[in-house]
Formats: sequence, structure tokens, C-alpha cells
Amino acid sequence: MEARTFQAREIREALALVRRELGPEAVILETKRVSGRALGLLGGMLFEVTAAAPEDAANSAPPPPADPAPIRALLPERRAERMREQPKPSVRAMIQEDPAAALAAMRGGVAPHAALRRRLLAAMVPRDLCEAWLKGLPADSGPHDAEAGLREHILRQLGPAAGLGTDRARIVAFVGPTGVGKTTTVAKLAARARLVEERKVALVSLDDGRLGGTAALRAYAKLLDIPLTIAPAHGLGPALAEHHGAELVLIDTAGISPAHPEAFGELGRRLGRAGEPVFTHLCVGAATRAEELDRIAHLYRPTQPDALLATKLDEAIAIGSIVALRLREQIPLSFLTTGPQVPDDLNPAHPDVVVDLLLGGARA
Ligand SMILES: Nc1nc2c(ncn2[C@@H]2O[C@H](COP(=O)(O)OP(=O)(O)OP(=O)(O)O)[C@@H](O)[C@H]2O)c(=O)[nH]1
Ligand SMILES: [Mg+2]
Repeated sequence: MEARTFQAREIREALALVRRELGPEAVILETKRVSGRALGLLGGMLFEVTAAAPEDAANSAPPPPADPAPIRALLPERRAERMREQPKPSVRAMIQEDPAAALAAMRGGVAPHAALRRRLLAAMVPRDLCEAWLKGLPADSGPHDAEAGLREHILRQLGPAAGLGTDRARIVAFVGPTGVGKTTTVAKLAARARLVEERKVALVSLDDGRLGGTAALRAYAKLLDIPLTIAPAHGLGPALAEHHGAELVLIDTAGISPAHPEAFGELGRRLGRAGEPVFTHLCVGAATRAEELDRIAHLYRPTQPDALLATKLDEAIAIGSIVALRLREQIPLSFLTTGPQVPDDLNPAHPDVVVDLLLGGARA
């Protein structure tokens, strides 16, 4: 198959180019971020998508469903197809890429579930989790049964999506690294609660230290006609007292630099001063590397997160590292955000959606 590459500043633009040039059924082979320096974009990054026209595709798998469109177009399944088409790797490459398969090959056999393993690794599932999952599958099951078994297993491990909070929690807070999309997510949830569920909503911002830190939230509050209070430094109780009549109070917080480790404990203590239970979502970017996610989870532990909220799925190639974090931290996923549009780009993290994203939507 003849592959072509397309570059653009936004993943959506690159995918639009692919669809324009190769048609809506184009097969995405690879996506990556590359430096735009060669194109004169000093310091800028570009998304590069490699794709082929469907008639060129080696295998006539049915097209994936269209929802949610951007990440669906980046199906790990497609990446796995590409890998199957590649020439046989050298033993050294095999050992580096896939030790279990290399070991089995040296013994003259074939590692069970090799194709599934490649798909999981391509979906950014850390190797230890991948091996633990595959070990639980009967070695002699065929690819269809193996995938069905794995789906069931991951669905059970994920459990239901957390939702916005528990029934008891009137106060819901959003914490997480700088720029992951906390304020935008608060605006999306506030808009839905106010406009769709017609609940009495209020906003509180703990983003008090930065010049212009609350400007976006102020604008959303005005647009939605809901009250916003900027909590004074270190405080929270008095700000919440202003909204004792609200059915739902969403608390936006500022991202914290790891250079100020003491600030994580301070944020935790501040949320602890609410005077009533706070349900806290730890927001993390879906494209974040597994090691980095671990560090973030560790840093934010003093805020006692109740759920993980994965943002910017539209910019992520795969969500294996998020699933791994959810299982390691033993807190449920709540929502997935798929773009900056308020209030549209937000979905509950239903486990079947998460497994579809992980395994490429091909139901066994
Ligand atoms: N592509 C994409 N962009 C998003 C998404 N959510 C938010 N953004 C964008 O990401 C940027 C940062 O979003 P904010 O909501 O300000 O992030 P934040 O976590 O509040 O940032 P700090 O308050 O600085 O910690 C903005 O340009 C948003 O429009 C998403 O799901 N996908
Ligand atoms: Mg913010």
C-alpha cells in the first residue's frame, strides 16, 4: 500500500487533509508530533499523520464507527495492521520490542497472543500490565476468543465511570497539572448542569495567585449567568458559605509547578477546609507518558483524588497509559474530554468506550 504523510499544526487539520486527499475511509497508519522547524516554524510542533487510501489497504477490515471521531481515526488496530505488514524484525529488535515473543521464537514456538500484545503495546499499555493481562488468557485460545476474554477482563477491572461526584458530594473540585484543561472542563460541566439538568450551580476559584488566572472562568460564569467567587488566599470555607443554597459547587484550581512541592499539600489542606465532603477529580492529559502520569498522581496524592479525568483525548495517540494509571491508583475514571469546545467535547468515561478506545473499537 502506498502511504502518504500529512502535516498540520492541529491533529484535526492533519486528519482533515487526510480525508480530503484520500477520502473518508482512509486508513491511518501512524501519527506523531514532529518539529516544524524545517518549515520555518521556530520552536513550533506539527502533527504528522501517515495514511493510505482504503483500496490500498492490505486488509479489508470494516471501517470503525465514527464516534468519538478524532481518536477513532488513530485506532491502535490500524497501527497493528501496519506492523503486520512490516518485514520480519531482527532478533535484536524483537528482544527489545517484545521479549516474550522473542523468547518463544528462540524456543521454536510462537508467543501466545502475539498480535494482541502488539496492539496493546501500540496503545501505550505499559509492558508489565500488558503481560499481566495476557497471562490471564488461556494460551490456546484463538485471536477472537482471546480478544473477547481480554475485553471482559478489562471491563471488570475498570468498573463503572465515576460521574461528577457521589450523591453526598455537593462540592466538586478539579486539580491537576498546569494547562491540562481544568478550567475548560469546569465550564463544560457547569454548562451541562445549568442548561441541561437545570441545577443551581455555583463556581469557586482557588486560582487566586496568578495575573489573569480567573479571567476565563469569569467569562464562562457571566455567559452561563452563574455566581463565581474567588476564594481568598488559603481559605475556602467562607467562599463556599456564600453558595450554601447551590445544589452543585464546582471548584477550579490552579495548576501547580513540581518546583513547589509544598503547594500540593497546601492545596490538599485547603480543600480539606471545605467543611463538607469534596469530591475531587485529578485531571490528566491523555497524551502524557506513563512515568509522568505516575509522578503527577504521586504529587497530587495530598489532594486525595476520588476520580481520574482524562483530558485532550483528541491530541492523544492512545490511552493505554491512562488505563494503567486508573488501575494502579485504584480510583475510577470519570470523564474524557475530546476537544476545547464548551460544552460539547466531554464524555462520561464509560468502560466500554474506554475499552473500545484501547483496543481500537473492533468488538470481538
Ligand atoms: N485539544 C484540546 N484542548 C483542550 C481540551 N481541554 C482544554 N483545552 C485547551 O487547553 C488549553 C488550557 O486549558 P485550561 O482549561 O485553561 O487549562 P487549565 O488546566 O485550567 O490550566 P491552568 O489553570 O493554567 O492550570 C486551552 O487552550 C483550552 O482550550 C481538550 O480536551 N482538547
Ligand atoms: Mg485554569
